[in-house]
Amino acid sequence: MNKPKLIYFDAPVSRGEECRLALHLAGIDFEDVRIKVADWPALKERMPYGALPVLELPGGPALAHSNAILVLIGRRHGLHPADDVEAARHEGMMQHVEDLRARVSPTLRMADAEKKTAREALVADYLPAWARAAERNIERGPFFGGDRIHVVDLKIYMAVRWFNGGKVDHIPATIFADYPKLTTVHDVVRDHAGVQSWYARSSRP
Ligand SMILES: N[C@@H](CCC(=O)N[C@@H](CS)C(=O)NCC(=O)O)C(=O)O
Repeated sequence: MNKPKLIYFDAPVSRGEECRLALHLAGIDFEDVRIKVADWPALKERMPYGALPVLELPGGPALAHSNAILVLIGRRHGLHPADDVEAARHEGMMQHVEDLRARVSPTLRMADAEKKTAREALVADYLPAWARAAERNIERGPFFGGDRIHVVDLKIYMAVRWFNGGKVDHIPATIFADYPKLTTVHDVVRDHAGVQSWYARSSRP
């Protein structure tokens, strides 16, 4: 293996896609390994924590958990703050996105009636509170940390994009529309030249 290898499911979404974007923005030539759902059970126990994404660096151990992968890429390639306090602030926001996923993801596996009830409760309470907290922590913008893109912005982008396509039943596409800083981070990442060039050569979201 002479190239880094990013292993994730065959979809331009979530934790895997934010790691692909980070590698692409970092200018790293990587092997984009896309696992079919049918092949996953046989592979699961061979992954460090039984989940994806996983990053394999030449000669190194397999690395797991999206935030650990993003912070490593970010630190090495100028996409994560050098200042350790500012880095911790970014990592707090990255964990905030993971908290959101932990609340919404279980509803993906629910039957319709239960899913509707659970998601309506998220819309009434958790999602606005999540967005208000995100909004409080984004400083002047347009990116989370100011003028430059960092890995945290990729994570925020993926979280907002998840809903604003309107494809998550019972959660309005406008759920984050009234949060201008959050929306701005999404928009400037979407329009970033590096992100655009990834989607010019890869599957579109
Ligand atoms: N904390 C982990 C969570 C990883 C995770 O739950 N990944 C999902 C896909 S986004 C997965 O592998 N699901 C399949 C499974 O758990 O069997 C991270 O941040 O990477």
